[in-house]
Amino acid sequence: MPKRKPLVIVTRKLPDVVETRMRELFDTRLNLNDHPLSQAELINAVQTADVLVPTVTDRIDKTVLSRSGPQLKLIANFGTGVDNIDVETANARGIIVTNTPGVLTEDTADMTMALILAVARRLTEGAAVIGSDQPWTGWSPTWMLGHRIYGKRLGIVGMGRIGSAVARRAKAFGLQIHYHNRRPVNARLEEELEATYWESLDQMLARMDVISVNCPHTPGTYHLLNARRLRLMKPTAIIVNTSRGEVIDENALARMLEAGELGGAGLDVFEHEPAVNPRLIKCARAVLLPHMGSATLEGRVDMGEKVIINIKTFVDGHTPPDRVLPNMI
Ligand code: 8YV
Repeated sequence: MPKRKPLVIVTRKLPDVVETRMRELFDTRLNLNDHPLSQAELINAVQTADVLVPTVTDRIDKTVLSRSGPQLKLIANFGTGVDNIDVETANARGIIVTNTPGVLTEDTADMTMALILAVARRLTEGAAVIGSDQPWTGWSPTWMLGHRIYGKRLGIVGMGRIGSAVARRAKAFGLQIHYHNRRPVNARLEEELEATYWESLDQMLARMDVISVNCPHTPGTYHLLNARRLRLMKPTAIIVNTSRGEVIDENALARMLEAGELGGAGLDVFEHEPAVNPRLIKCARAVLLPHMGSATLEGRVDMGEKVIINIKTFVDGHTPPDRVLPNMI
């Protein structure tokens, strides 16, 4: 790192308090109008910055990294998922990558529960009735019936921090907790959650009423929920995804929802963001949100603080606390 203040380029607008602190500490270049950077702008950034602070909307792939200048030493991602960054290539070029784990766990778990409830209890369909062209004609015993979640089985795909936080909430709602993970979680946590481990994802999928996707998107989880696996689910089951769109084969899911072969879907993330599959938009039983899982002011400030700590630690000559290594992906 240079003796002068490092040049930190931030690709998107961050909360004011974060930007102010960054300006105090570093020579910071901000994106005040918050436009998503083009590939040419990203290349320009990696050619000039000592530290790049990207987000999920920036693809820091081989093409971009192959143009990085020797001064770029750190990519401090504003976000936990690092599937937007080719970490292996970055490391091979001597660039360290960090992320912001932990601080968006609770917000993302809240959003997962919100989607489970929204799909099961038809929240968006009901809310749309009020004030619509066809006004509400009054209560009826058989109208707008959803499904009870209490007592149902929830299968969590990926029992990391967020998966466990979802499990804690879901348990309080009376759901039975099941999970699939590369390996079982520690016995204490399993006991606390009264959770059942399924080594076989296929077997778990076939028995659940609700599936929540909480694993990261990696080469190994791309289309983990493909057409074959989705077909294993009960026709009444609902699926919720607050992780990454790429984990589910979105076309296969849309096909099944259209055919009434699934109970519903709650999606906060999509395969080709910001594009949303038009077939999903038409599905009455799909509740779709524009990637809002961690969208709280508190969460975004905490993420910013993590980014600052990672940069500061690195600039001071130490290993940043949230370094991501290729073998962690
Ligand atoms: C963030 C997320 O908003 O941190 C993550 O992995 O998915 C989001 O909640 C986004 O990634 C910020 O870059």
